[in-house]
Amino acid sequence: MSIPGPVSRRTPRRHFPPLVLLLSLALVFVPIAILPAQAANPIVTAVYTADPAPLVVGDTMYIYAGRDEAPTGTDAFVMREWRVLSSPDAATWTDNGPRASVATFPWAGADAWAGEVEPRNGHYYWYTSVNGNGPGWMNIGVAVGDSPLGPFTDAKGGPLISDSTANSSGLNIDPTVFVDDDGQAYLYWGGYWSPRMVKLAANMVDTVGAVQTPVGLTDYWEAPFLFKRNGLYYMIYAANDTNGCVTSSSYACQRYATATSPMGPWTHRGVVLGQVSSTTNHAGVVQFHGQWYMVYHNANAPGGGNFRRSVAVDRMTFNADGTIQRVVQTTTGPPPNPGGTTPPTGPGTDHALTATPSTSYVSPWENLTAINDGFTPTSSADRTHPVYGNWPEQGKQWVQYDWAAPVTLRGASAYWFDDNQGIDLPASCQVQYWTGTAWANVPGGSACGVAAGTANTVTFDQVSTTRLRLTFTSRTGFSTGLLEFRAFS
Ligand code: FUB
Repeated sequence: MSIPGPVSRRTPRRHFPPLVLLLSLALVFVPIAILPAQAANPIVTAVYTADPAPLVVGDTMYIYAGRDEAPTGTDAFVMREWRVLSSPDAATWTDNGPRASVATFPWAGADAWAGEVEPRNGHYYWYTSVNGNGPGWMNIGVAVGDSPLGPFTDAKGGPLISDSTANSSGLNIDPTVFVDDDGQAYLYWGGYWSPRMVKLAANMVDTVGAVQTPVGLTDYWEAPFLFKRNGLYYMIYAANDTNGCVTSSSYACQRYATATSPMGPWTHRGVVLGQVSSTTNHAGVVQFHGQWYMVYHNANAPGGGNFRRSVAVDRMTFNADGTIQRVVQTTTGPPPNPGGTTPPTGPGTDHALTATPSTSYVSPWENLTAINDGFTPTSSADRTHPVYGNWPEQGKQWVQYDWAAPVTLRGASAYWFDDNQGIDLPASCQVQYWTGTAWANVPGGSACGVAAGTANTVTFDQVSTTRLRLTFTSRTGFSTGLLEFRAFS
């Protein structure tokens, strides 16, 4: 069987003298301060970057990407590290340098291929494709850090998925992880036309149950990315068929499918990103400051090629029926989207200031009105101002805003209280609005963050409502608290 282009990327192991190896590692981790780049695609050209995965935390959009280091003329991947790019507006990008590498995983030896970061409980889990030293070739590893920029360390001490995993993929690469509103996490991955899925435990580093083969991902080749919008699950993935995708199966496009469950079955919906200038096509999707974006790679940077790729960003548009318009690849990138006038606290006018708050429970010695007094805390332990806390209640609790007349909202932010005693950061949260007859999750909502010391911003598709509710579930053995809950137009 003749194997299409992207398969031929296996990198032969090379053996370096120890001194050379040490010097290389030292160079890799010398902090590189690269000034923000102006809006343009590709977004970074000082180094070659590939396999982007986006994540929004507060008012920053992050892209986790591999680095292509293949010299000109080398027809194989040379990839040793993963970098983090960041932007306040999806147009102006800073390269924060390498934040993880093959050396992050002591059990691995080469091939820092595609990865993705998923936040949970104030931690950031970086799922990676990496060549372990055990039997077989590629593995899925997982590192963890306490901030979007790390530092990241191996979270498991060995592969999460390997060739020894029952029913694993023909090539164990390209992880995508999604934590649903009920707290269940799902891992999809796989290359060589063989997608796989398994549930993850709440600790995010163990699998639960059998590996399953998802149904309905028509013409799947590799590079899945899972997200949710308006209660519908979306999977984008690389395909390399010549049936409407690409002109030569050495190249790839991005197809997408939808499902009403994160486990499928999936219904194929079409092509969302056409052929790019590199043979591989790897993309991710995110909503940032109310706008949807696709991040992907191509070979368009000066001196670029199939093994010298570069990350690009463009806007993505949904139709009213939830289908997605094909992304237009630009050389300009998207226009700046700073998201409003008060970036540190949220994207627009704070309607919390005019709302009447209520709650499932407030401790008699604390203050519910603390959540909408307009105070800007300096940390989650800031007690210089009144606080809201619900000790000794545990489990699911909520705070709510009511307005006398409908307000138009497209964002909210939660600054959590943590007294380092009985009140801790919550395990999870969800923003809901009143439809007029029932509570519903905010449409197209970004992840509800539970990080300490920051206003965790949730952006969503615009709603007009008289009530907004923040529901949160405590960590086991703790109660929860809030310093500020804002609601933005
Ligand atoms: O970058 C190495 C591999 O190429 C990725 O894991 C695939 O998705 C493809 O982009």
